[in-house]
Amino acid sequence: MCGIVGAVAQRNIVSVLIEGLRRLEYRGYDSCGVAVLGENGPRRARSVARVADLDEQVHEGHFDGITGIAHTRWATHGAPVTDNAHPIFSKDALALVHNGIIENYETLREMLRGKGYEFVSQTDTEVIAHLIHSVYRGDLFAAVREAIAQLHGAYAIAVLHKDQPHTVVGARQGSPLVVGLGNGENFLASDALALAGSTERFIFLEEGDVCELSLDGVRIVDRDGNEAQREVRQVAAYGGAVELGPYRHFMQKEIFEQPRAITDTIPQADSFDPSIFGEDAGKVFAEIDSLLILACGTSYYSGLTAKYWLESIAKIPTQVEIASEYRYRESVPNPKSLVVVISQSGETADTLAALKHAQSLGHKHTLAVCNVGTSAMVRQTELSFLTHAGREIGVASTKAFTTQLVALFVLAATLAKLRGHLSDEQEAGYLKQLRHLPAALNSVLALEPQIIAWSEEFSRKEHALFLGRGLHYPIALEGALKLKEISYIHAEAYPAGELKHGPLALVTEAMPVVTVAPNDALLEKLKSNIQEVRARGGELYVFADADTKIVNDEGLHVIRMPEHYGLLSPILHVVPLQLLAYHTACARGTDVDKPRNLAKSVTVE
Ligand code: HGA
Repeated sequence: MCGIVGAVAQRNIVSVLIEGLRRLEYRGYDSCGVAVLGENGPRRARSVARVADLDEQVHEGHFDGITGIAHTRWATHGAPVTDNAHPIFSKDALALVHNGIIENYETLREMLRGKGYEFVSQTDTEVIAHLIHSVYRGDLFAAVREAIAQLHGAYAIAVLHKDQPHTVVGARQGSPLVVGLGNGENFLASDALALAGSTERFIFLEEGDVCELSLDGVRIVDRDGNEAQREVRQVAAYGGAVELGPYRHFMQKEIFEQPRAITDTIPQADSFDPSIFGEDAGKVFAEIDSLLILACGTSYYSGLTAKYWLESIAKIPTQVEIASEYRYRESVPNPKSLVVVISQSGETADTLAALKHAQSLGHKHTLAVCNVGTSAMVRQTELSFLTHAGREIGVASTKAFTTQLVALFVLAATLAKLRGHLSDEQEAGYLKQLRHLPAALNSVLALEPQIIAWSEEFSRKEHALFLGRGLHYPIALEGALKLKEISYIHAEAYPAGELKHGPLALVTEAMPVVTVAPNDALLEKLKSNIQEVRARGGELYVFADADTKIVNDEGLHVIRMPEHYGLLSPILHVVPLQLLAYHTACARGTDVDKPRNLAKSVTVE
């Protein structure tokens, strides 16, 4: 996470930097800061409040400059306090912003202390600033190249030096960085979105690249020091202010946008055609014998749901792994397996690293399910499916998750068809159900008032259990994650059959038990699990399909969902859990869209 912006222009670039930070706040919001080059060297403002506060500071301080860098932080090393906020200075001559983690910072800090450098922050970043300063001999580009050769870990950086008034140098290794090309002005940013309004021409730097921005051009060298010609891409990043409309928070708005997001994501074709995943998809799908899904957080839960679909409809063995685990464990590669990576942003560091790891092990077939077409993940995979959720601003993912589920269901149905497991009738049935999904979602959203009534109760609890079975177990996991993320209530999810193997010991009237109860083959088993909780005095909150015959009773609260929606039911059942988490968080007065300690896009390990 962390967001970087840099600019060299012939006009005051402070507003470009501040606007860029506003658009990058999704990457972290522990602190923010900006530095511009003035006559006497770099001048900075930093804030541990939000960008609006920084904006006030730069206005009041009359900040003005044609060369500058800025940063919004998600702290990894050192508390979110002003001293640790970037830009970080070295000897008042050099200013630097950084996204990533320097693993050998302790060794470098000792070495630099030995050379007389004083450390005033707890960040790992400060070593990069002093290191570059220590090797600077009049050429910032050369100094950055020399310094980064000593860094272990991940970084995207932007640096300026008082002796080079029209220069910003950038470098990337493991964290994203794009160059924005203007007329007589050039920019750097973690994401093209930050520069919407300033330019639509971008270069996506590659791993190991170092670049130098000046007024009249951009110079790039690759990791070996060779001059690099990188493709210039036209990206019309929409940077307009996203309106809240009648909603209190973006998360609520995004929950209610799901019918539209799903409509936009469902393929238009009247059949499940592999070409939707890329030109070569038909050939690739014919070669594979299994799937390996790699993802983190909410995306991991969409992968877990997909496993049920892929194995039951397409009859293809599927393994789902947490990306940060997979990348570091010894596994047995199968070159005939399709590696599927799932990420809203397409920049999730652990998932990107897991993808690279899989490729290095000989996995040649890869597919990204992603919400951002220009992202690293889409660029680095053979095939892709873009979800059309639109911009998701709330840190807790909602519409990105349900559109991922749609994408993965389409994948399962497409593979089922190619493998001869889908009759024409089934295909027509699935397509019909998909098309009707937005309407079905609207009737689930209409349950909001009933859920608000429950959320009052929930807001007074400190713990909650979520239960689901089969296809809906990952939905219980996602429901618990939502509640944790934004209401800070401790929540855990279990497959309901596991209750008696341990968690039942936790059940008292102080522990609400949320149960996802669709009318599927496991309903009778689930009903027994519900009785196990009731017998111990537990309070149950059940989302039951209308035809399940589970009714309100002592200690048993029921909200009726629409009729059972077959295999697509998880897409409906997750929505009341999103609403429950949302309204519980509102009742507790938390910062719903920017929950503590989190960030939207997780671009560090
Ligand atoms: N390690 C640096 C930058 C943090 C970062 O990139 N977070 O995503 C710090 O802690 O300031």
